[in-house]
Amino acid sequence: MKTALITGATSGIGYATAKLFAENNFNLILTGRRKDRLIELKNNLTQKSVKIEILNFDIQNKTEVYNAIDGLPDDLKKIDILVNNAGLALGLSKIQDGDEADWEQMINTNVKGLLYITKKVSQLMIKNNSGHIVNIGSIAGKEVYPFGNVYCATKHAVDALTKGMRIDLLENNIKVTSIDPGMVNTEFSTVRFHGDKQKADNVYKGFTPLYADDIAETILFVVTRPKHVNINDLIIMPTAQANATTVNKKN
Ligand code: NDP
Ligand code: 8X3
Repeated sequence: MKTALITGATSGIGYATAKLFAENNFNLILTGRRKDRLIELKNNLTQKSVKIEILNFDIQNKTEVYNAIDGLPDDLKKIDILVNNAGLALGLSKIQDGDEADWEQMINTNVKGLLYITKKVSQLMIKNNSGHIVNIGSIAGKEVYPFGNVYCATKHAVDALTKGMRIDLLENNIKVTSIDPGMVNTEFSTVRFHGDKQKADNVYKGFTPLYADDIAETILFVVTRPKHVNINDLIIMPTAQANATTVNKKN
């Protein structure tokens, strides 16, 4: 039975991936800051015959990340799959008007947090001479759109790190994949607009966006390819979205 660690499993893409992976008999290590949601998710999944470990930490905090991985029971330290999903956008503003606290949180979460957990988990994978790291990038890591400056920069960094990790971990038989979605209706926009649900809902009005399950199915597909096959990079968009800024919205 394989073990997958999914960061940011308390909502959206991470939550949907946890559910789908449990249904497909993966042991799971699930992380996030909202402990109540992790407990609820674990309780919902216990009917399945898989081991579920929850790790409650803020991925921005290097010590918390390192302690959580070091503290895993030995049988869960053989991690086959790491899904680097935890991330967020905060705000939409011109560079001259940007909020420094938002910038720092995006950089600390999307880039530095991803680095901390990847360092620890890749060390465990290297011991096993196998593994698969799936980074959730974004169309924002391939294109830059108005007011997206810092979020786009963090996702461009993820894109570069995916490529770098693939080179560094090649000799250790560790696959590295990037999944880069367009607009997915999750809590993402509510977080981006600091809790303004109405503003967030408007983002997905007039067209059918992607849903978290669409991305979870894609992640399951990439991690279940044969041993000799790696999918390097997948851009996945709603049918109604051509690129970061062109969406076929009907009023
Ligand atoms: P959600 O807001 O629904 O989920 C984000 C997850 O990240 C939550 O589980 C949250 O958990 C976790 N997270 C955020 N900050 C931290 C932190 N500091 N420490 C630990 N966990 C954290 O959004 P999505 O599911 O949409 O986002 C998942 C990933 O997909 C992100 O990397 C996002 O950039 C990317 N993405 C999203 C797209 C979209 O349109 N929705 C499109 C392209 C990429 P908690 O709050 O409990 O800590
Ligand atoms: C999330 C998609 O286009 O809102 O990464 O940046 S977008």
